[in-house]
Amino acid sequence: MAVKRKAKAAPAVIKGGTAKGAAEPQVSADALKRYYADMLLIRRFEERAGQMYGMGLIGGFCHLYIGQEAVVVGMQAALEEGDTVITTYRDHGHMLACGMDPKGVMAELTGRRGGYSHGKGGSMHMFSPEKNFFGGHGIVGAPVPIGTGLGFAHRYRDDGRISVTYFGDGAVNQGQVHESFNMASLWKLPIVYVIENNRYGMGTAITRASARTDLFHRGMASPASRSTAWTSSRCTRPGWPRPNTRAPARARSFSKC
Ligand SMILES: Cc1ncc(C[n+]2csc(CCOP(=O)(O)OP(=O)(O)O)c2C)c(N)n1
Ligand SMILES: [Mg+2]
Repeated sequence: MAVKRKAKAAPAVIKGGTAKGAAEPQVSADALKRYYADMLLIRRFEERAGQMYGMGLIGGFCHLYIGQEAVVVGMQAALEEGDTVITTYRDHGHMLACGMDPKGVMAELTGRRGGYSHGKGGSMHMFSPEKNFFGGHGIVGAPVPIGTGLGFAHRYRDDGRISVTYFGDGAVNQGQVHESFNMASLWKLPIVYVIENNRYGMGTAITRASARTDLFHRGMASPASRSTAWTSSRCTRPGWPRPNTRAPARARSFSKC
């Protein structure tokens, strides 16, 4: 059974249900049960994958997502059909949350033809364009520029979708990550960067690797980049930055409009 994407029938957030001054939206009991079931599926899948890895039934690497289930399930609950997802090598939970078939993921882990990469990719290299999941990447930081490219594609196509780009705390100090942040801010690309900060990059504590450990600061755009930003002619996603009609000519040449 695949994790269900946000059900159309039962809205996750009760419309107008946010109490005045309350920090959190009201979520229906049905939605909460669904999120719990999604998290439980990921946990059970990972426990079994870990067991099979220990038995030598899974070749190559096998990075588990145990303890981080709520991150992807919560994010996924906020997405809409057509939004794209990309992540690192700790990816089984993201695949299940995107609605990929657990049997296909497990088949890939065990190197079978029925797996998402026909048994040739393994744990870190699975993709499903149908479910808008773009990997599964073994290189730390690599999904960030690719996810930024997905955001660019959404903007270029003007499809109102967003790119959700996940990566770990171990990637945040990389140059390509900062370049991506700058580009996304400069061009107002529809991307949500999700830093899954579990406070360690392999055995190295974040305090030993990062001068600043409150990582959300890395995404702060400079005021200068705001003033020169461009967007396409329309942003159909409510709440996303509106177009800058005084876009610089050179940047505008990238756009269809
Ligand atoms: C470019 C690159 N350098 C080094 C590695 C080796 N490596 C694998 S996992 C890892 C730590 C990544 O930590 P983090 O991004 O916090 O992810 P987590 O494992 O904590 O989810 C490193 C350095 C790699 N895969 N790619
Ligand atoms: Mg980490």
